[in-house]
Amino acid sequence: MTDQNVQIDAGLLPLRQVWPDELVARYRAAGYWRGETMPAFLRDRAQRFADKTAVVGGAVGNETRLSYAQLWQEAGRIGAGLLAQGLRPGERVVVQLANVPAFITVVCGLFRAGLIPAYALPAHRITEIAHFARKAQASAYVTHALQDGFDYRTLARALRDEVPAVKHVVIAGEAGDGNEEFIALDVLTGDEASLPADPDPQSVAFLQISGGSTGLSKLIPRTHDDYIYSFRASNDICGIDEHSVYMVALPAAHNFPMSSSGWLGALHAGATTVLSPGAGPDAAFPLIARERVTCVGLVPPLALLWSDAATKTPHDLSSLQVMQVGGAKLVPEAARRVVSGMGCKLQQVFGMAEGLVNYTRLDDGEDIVLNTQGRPISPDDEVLVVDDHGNPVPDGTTGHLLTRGPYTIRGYHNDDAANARSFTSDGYYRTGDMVQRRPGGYLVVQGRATDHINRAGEKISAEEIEDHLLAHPAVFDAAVVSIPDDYLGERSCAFVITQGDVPRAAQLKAWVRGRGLAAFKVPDQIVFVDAFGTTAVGKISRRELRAQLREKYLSDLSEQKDS
Ligand code: OOB
Repeated sequence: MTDQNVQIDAGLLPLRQVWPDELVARYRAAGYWRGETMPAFLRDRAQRFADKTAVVGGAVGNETRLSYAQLWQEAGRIGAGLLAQGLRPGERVVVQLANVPAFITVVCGLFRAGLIPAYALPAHRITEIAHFARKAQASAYVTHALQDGFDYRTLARALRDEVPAVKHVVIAGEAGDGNEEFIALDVLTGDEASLPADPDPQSVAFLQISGGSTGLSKLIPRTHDDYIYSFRASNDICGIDEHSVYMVALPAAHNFPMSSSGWLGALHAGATTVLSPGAGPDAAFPLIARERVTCVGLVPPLALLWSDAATKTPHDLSSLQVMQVGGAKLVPEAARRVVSGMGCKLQQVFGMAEGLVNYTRLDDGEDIVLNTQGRPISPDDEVLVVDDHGNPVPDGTTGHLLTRGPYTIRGYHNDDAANARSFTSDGYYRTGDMVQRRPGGYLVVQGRATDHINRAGEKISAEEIEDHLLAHPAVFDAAVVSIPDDYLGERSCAFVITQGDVPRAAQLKAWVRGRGLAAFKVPDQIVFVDAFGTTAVGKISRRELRAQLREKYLSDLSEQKDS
């Protein structure tokens, strides 16, 4: 057992991210790290903006509104209630909730109780949830009963079976059954005097989930100091102040709508957050009109969908000042369509849950906004663009993006192997992205060096899906690659060599789904091949193999089109 595990097993010690003393001193002196913590800023806003609306949730006609004072109170009830159930500050809690006010009250409640949320997406299923719970050494899970047609209680039961250390299951909304199998969020109560003092600002506030380019997702520990800096500075860049109305249309657990500048940025600014129950125009447009939403963040396919719908909708979208687009590459032609369709400012956002976030600025000219993915938040974001040997390349040349800075992690949680791969000895995070830098520090994303599929902003590890396919008795070998897709940006395609009884594509897709994975990870397309005909002599890497299969497939496709 490593020292790190000893510390985590102790459970109650605040988890820490370690920056070298010299950088800590620099980040403090520059005023990036101000010793603010999540509970402390929430308390302050509850006093300053007591009666102002903090959160609006629910569909039009059935909405819930929480003022800043109510949010604080509700968070206190939930936090104290969890401690009364036997949880102790420092323990980890997997949170899997959709875009409902309970997402925000629960997370704020965990902050108030010194508990550490580990965020899961609503699409995740048992394989992923069990992995997060184990990796985070979680002792509790908060989820829904029924939500969007899925019964999360079945997931909760499976999780308790697979990871018995998860002793507490809290269900938001109707807990169901009536047999006290689960704790109902609505009736949690406790003594607020049991809530701990504010945490160390350099301790870990929560665990975010990585896109997972190699195998399973890693857990990303973000500290109070570093994360608050990232959304406070984002507020300035994105023009968020107390008059803003910020809409969360993507899943609220994702780093983009959480902190770029996101609902946490909105809470910090004293603004109003509107949670859209869906990401499509049908759910969002009526809410934009009713709440006079000023800013929203979307992934490129949704931005295009909205832009088309905006030209035809009867809903008044005139309050919208900024549409942020990120998570995957927005190509210049698509950017142009967004600008003309939405009639508001476009802001490109190129970020990662590990830290670094780049924005085009609201006063940047058209060339920058359409053709770049922005520049870093902080003057102290150190960005290197290097060749395969680690040597810096000149501006305008494509290279690997490495970064370190005041809000980029120095290591994943509880994962020595990933840390050895993903960080240089001097603390730079290897993003896996290939970029060009333009004068002024603007970055243009060219692609990536690692094999994951960026399916409309959802990241899928090729290796993870190959492993699930290989578990099927009729699969001899499998290689999963990304294929350019007009709508999704990229879709996933699995090349499969079979053995014995040959399954149909639909059966293999059902197999992957049956392995307890998020639906977005099921291959969009399956291509059966006799062999991975490779011209290379001897052993080639999986990466080269995937690249060869992709190229052959695309060239066959274009030949078919030409003939
Ligand atoms: C955001 O975070 P993650 O952690 O889901 O994914 C990060 C990766 C990046 O390394 C890059 O490969 C890709 O997503 N990406 C983009 C992009 N924004 C993210 N690729 C091209 N163009 C962009 N604009 O996706 C995320 C986190 C915070 C803010 C925004 C996005």
